[in-house]
Amino acid sequence: MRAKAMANANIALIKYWGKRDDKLILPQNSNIAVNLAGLTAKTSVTFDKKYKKDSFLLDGKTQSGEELARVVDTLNRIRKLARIKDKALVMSANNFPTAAGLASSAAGGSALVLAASKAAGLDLSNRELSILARMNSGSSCRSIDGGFVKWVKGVRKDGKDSYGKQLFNEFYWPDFRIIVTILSTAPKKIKSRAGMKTSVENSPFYRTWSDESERSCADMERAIKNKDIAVLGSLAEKNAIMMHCVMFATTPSIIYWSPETVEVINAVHEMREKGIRCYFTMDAGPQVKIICLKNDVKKIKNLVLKIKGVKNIIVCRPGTGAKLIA
Ligand code: 2P0
Repeated sequence: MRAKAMANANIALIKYWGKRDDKLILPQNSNIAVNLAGLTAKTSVTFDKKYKKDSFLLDGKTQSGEELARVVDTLNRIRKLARIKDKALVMSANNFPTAAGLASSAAGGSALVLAASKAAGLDLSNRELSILARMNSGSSCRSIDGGFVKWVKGVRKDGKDSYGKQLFNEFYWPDFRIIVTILSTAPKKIKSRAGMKTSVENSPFYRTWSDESERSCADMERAIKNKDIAVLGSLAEKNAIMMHCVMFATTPSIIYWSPETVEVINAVHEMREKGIRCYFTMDAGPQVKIICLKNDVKKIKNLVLKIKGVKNIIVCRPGTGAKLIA
């Protein structure tokens, strides 16, 4: 009873920052992301009678506390569906820094759900897998299907209509690129889960941002369909800035920006003034992700690498959804 799966991280173009149900992980607004080839988690799950308890190793380190509890919750849901009782050994590895605003939980959560369900003998649909992934970590429901995926917020109380739905697969727009600038690989001080809860509770801008995000989904979908980088980039940049305004105005304030973040953002604006079509987005960390097309990658790379504080860059094209690998 063993299976191994891979899944890619995804970066939201319209963001998720806040839940309407903390237990089921239901979002306040629908959101849209693109899976990124090359930012990958690989997870193996083995159910065996010989194990006395569940254990979880991430990048070789035994996990405890909240990290372990989240995996055990997901295993319990899968054990219930498969009507098995065996405990499991879960081993996961990311090929990118964990917990540094690079959506590591998204890749890990979806690889876990696929591997665990297969190891338990289940054959679930992508929608069912996405719902299980969502309950592990919200953003991971967008990493079951590949390419551009919308997390439809749904209206049901039980969350059965809140899942990641593919809009366009990873081959639809082969020239689309996201350049991830790595500015810091230190784990973030405020985890997304706690941060977004406080934002919903007290950020004065929360409702404005969330309503606008819901409305922007249709425009974003159209921009992807039309392969219109200028419209997509402008919408994504605006949505990210609005989300960070919500974070700044939360009490206590949530500030993921570093001085280098501002330098890269200024560089994006300068490049745009020179006619290079590039736009930025940011998540719960200091890294800036630059949205552009393949033909401009070389120019952007050369300019960005000159900025002190940019430790590394990763160029990503649209990636696949979760897949079994063993
Ligand atoms: C996103 N983020 O849409 C946004 C933008 C961070 C900033 O999804 O509590 O790790 O497990 O549902 O999925 C981070 O949220 O949080 C996130 P939980 P998750 O990509």
